[in-house]
Amino acid sequence: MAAIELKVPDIGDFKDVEVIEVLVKAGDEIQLEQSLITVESDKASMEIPSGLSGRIVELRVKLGDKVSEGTVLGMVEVAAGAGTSAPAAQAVASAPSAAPVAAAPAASPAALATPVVVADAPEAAAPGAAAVVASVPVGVADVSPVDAANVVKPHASPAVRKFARELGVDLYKVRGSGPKQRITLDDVRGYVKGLVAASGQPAAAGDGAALGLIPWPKVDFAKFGPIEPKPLSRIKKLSGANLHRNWVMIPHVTNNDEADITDLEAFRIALNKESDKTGVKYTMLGFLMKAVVAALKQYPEFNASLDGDQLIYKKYYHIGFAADTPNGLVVPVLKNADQKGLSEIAQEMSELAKKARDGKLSPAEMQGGTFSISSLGGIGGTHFTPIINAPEVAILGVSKSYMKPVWNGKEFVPQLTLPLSLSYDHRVIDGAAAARFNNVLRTLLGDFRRAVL
Ligand code: CAO
Repeated sequence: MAAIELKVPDIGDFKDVEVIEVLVKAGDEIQLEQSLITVESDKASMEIPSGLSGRIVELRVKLGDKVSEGTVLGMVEVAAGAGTSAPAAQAVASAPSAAPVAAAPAASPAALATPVVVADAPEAAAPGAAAVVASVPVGVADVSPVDAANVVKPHASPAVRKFARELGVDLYKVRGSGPKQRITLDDVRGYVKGLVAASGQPAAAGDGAALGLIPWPKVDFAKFGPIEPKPLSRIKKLSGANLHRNWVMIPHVTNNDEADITDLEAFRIALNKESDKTGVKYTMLGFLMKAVVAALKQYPEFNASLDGDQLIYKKYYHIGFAADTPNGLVVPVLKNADQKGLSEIAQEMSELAKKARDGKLSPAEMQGGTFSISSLGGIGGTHFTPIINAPEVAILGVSKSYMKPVWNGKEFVPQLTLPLSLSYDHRVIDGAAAARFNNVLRTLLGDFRRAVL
């Protein structure tokens, strides 16, 4: 059997184009029109078909090589009688600006010899894309629009692009794991698996594909300076997943307000002086718990949870408070806050906070909350947006108190001011109710005697 040269056919204007994929190897039996390599120019990628059928005895092309018409890709042993395809060698590449292949009608046998050119245009723009979306499993949606102007162009071989088109997958949304973020067949498969999983389950942590988002940026940080990879702590992984779900699933709105705590702070300091002997330390958080319970009694929808189409009103008041620990954020729950006095609350809170820092909270001590408070007051900040602790429907964020000059009609007087940030689930709570809830807190904190009413 004679071995003859396997050459690149006429590929139109493509000259010195880079080989980005080698689809065959020495020893392979190849057929006429079978794709041998994929090349890529500035504007398009293209599969080069074979003009021979037989066995590859030698392959002379590798990734990164530059090829043009006539470049010898290898040697093929052609079986006696087996023909070559002159038309294949004459194949003409369409201009890169031509419509993507998805738009083309079914190829005729002659057209199969033509290198498949895929312009690097957004897949979503391809006419007919809507038709292939139907082949994606029921319940899986990959139809969210892509802002192509602001994303990196997806790099993929024609074979991958064809596969993606068959599945209705928009390559702008697929994260490429190959060199230079090239998208592989496995990347497309993984993306579709993610969509299928997401159609029946909550999104996996950090998997933007499952939400139909563009891929997370993949950066080789070490290229820019020294780095130190460190796994997330168990608590961070757990709290991160919960925060992510809550942020994505709950329509949050935050109502910011301020309370005059000038008198309350004086009272707190006096109480702490008196309690020097007992060792109980009163912080603003204990007063906030009492004020919150009073507000929850006036506005019970803040002490409720959504359950499908119904709202479950809870007749107990278990208040969670975010605690910053060396291993991450945890939320111990102070049970039956309505039945406890300020000193009992202060004591219990400090015990729970210590247990949290020591990593000794039991699961029961973190369950059953009906409303949460996240106080950054001891640390700093003016206002922030706390994330609701589902299945609760609201959370109060508290920032650092500060002295503010307030006009009393005659003069400016100093007022110790406490910033309040109430995030609420807008499916359950209206903006007006949130403003009223904050009004109650302001009134109570401004005159704490009202908390006993
Ligand atoms: N304004 C000014 N000072 C405040 C304050 C406020 N709003 N709240 C507390 N402080 C002061 C306290 O009076 C105390 O001062 P002294 O040391 O002089 O007595 C100091 O800040 C430290 O308070 P604390 O943190 O020990 O006590 P706390 O009851 O306020 O808070 C706890 C307890 C567990 C909530 C807190 O330690 C903590 O972990 N906070 C971080 C919560 C968090 O990370 N939230 C963000 C979660 S993401 O939404």
